Amino acid sequence: MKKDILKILKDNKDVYVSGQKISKILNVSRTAIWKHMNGLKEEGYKIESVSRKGYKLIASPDLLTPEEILPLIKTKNIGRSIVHFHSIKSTNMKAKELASNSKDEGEVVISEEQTMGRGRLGRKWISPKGKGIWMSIILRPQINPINVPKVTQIVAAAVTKAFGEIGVKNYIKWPNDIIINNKKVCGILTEMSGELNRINYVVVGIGINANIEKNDFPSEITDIATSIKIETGKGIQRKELVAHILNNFEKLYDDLVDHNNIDESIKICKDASILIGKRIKVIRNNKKVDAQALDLTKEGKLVVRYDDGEIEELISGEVSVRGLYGYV
Ligand code: BT5
Repeated sequence: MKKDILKILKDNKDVYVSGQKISKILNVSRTAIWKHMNGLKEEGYKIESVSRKGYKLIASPDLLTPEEILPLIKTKNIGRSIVHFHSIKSTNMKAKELASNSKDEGEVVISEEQTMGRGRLGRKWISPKGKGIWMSIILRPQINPINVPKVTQIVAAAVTKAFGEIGVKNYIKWPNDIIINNKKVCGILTEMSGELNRINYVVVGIGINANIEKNDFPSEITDIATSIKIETGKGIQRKELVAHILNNFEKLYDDLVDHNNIDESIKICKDASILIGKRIKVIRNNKKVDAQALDLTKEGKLVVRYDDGEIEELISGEVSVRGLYGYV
């Protein structure tokens, strides 16, 4: 009901809608409407109520609810269903739970805060309330499981492009980090459930430090982590960035599932790569080897040349990569 009232207010932006009209459309009492209006105000919606005129929506809160995001997206499947939480352990965990209980694709889980946000290999992901984008997308690509790392590249491409669309210059540190000013602003966690040759589902988690302040980060990551707000000096509308990401992602993902083609994603990843052309360290089983990053293959593998001249194509998940100077 609250959602329906909000929709009426949004559809009538800038004008007053009378309580009588709303109660007629929704077939509920005016007292019920008044109660829901108070509920919306508690969530942060600014609603003006004037006697004999009715209600007018003045401003919406910066929340990543379906009501706020759906009007901004142009996708067919991705994000058409959004499950929103104010606080949750981890959106990836929740998405995996939802994915194992349904057959749907494209559902997005978003939370304002994660209390047990996770990075790769069980690392911790800091996810303070209302200041970042912590979301996961449920996918069911009918592809060979060895190709799942391609999905990470597609997401990285969609995020990089979305940052560009809101005017934030950024780079990709292969395979799953988005970088501003040599620090990490976004991480991607791709998890899969399947068998040797069949995928049940893939969940891609995207964590973006949008409006985080410097002192929101614990001291152990202040040297490697940053946010859009810290780097640009101004906060962003998180819902706009979410919409750009989902819109970009669907196009690039359709290229993979419909045409087995990720050329566009790879081009975006190459153009934004912070590693290609640089000296790096390849870390495998705690062993670090110096190398030169040369290129990205059309499957999204990082081509490196070791100092003994040997060339290798690295698959994400098998190795970690560090620059020789700090984080990148
Ligand atoms: C990642 O792991 O970069 C993947 C992060 C994915 C987070 C999203 S949020 C939505 C979804 N739900 C989840 O539970 N997770 C996903 P990795 O490359 O392993 O990087 C983890 C490391 O980054 C940590 O060990 C810290 O050093 C650092 N770190 C932790 N929180 C950070 C933050 N908010 N910003 C930048 N760096 C961070």
